Amino acid sequence: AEPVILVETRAGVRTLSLNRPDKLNAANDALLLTLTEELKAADADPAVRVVVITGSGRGFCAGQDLGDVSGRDMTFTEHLNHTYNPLIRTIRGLSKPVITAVNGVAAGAGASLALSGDIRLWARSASLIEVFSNIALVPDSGSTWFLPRLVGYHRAFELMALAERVGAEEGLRLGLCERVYPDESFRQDVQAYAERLAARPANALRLTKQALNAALTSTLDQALEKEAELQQLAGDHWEHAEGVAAFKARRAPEFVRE
Ligand code: T3D
Repeated sequence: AEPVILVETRAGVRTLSLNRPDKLNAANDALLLTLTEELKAADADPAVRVVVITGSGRGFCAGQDLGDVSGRDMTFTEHLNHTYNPLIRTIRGLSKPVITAVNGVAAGAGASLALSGDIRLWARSASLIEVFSNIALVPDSGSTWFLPRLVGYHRAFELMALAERVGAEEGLRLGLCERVYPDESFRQDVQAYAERLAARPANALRLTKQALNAALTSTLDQALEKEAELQQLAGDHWEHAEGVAAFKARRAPEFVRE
């Protein structure tokens, strides 16, 4: 059988492709658990500096595979705690930047997954739908946390209540993605962006991700304290010495070492 997650590494970039294209990569348990395991493996692999999550075929991820729900021997709560929640926690906690490369429709938990990346790159034909209310469910997998932080409470509620499709232009305007690329060159553009990110100082980016994530739920005082603590770890690292030396010598810094 075809693997549910395709794994490819090029130039420090590990690409994980959801691979159930006939169902727009709707997620079954095998896909969710394998994706989580692959993310952990990428985090532990020193050859990997950036992780990309994308979809095979014309969809990114259509959310929970609705063919898989009836007859399941888990409650909804148990299922979320077993599959989606560990996945989203793993992405947010990963020590390396995660790019969600949204090549097509992202619906339901697939929309949450699209929003969960540190960097969100969309193809021109990508779209996002908080589709849950169409089947009378509550947005999950982090959508209730990500979306109001991006668009505010009211726009988030409207998107969730009406389940309207957000296209790339509006997605960019609303801050649901950082960049939009043409469909024809999307995979190459994502790889080029990821390689650019991979050349940045990995330790400093790891600490930056940590600081930003903490700040999303902290006071200013707590954020200042956290910055002072993490700045020590950054300042003591060779990357900082290299950055300063390169600045003084008027050359480009070299942040990638074996
Ligand atoms: O623990 C729990 O289980 C709770 C967790 C919930 C998390 C969730 O994600 S709930 C939300 C589940 N997702 C949906 O309700 C989305 C359902 N899909 C759609 O609304 C539409 O397919 C899309 C808007 C995403 C895309 O529409 P379109 O017109 O581009 O494509 P399509 O023709 O509808 O779909 C193409 C194929 O994929 C089709 O199969 P077929 O007819 O060619 O054999 C369709 O059935 C299949 N597909 C799409 N989404 C799903 C799916 N099959 C199973 N599950 C899906 N979610």
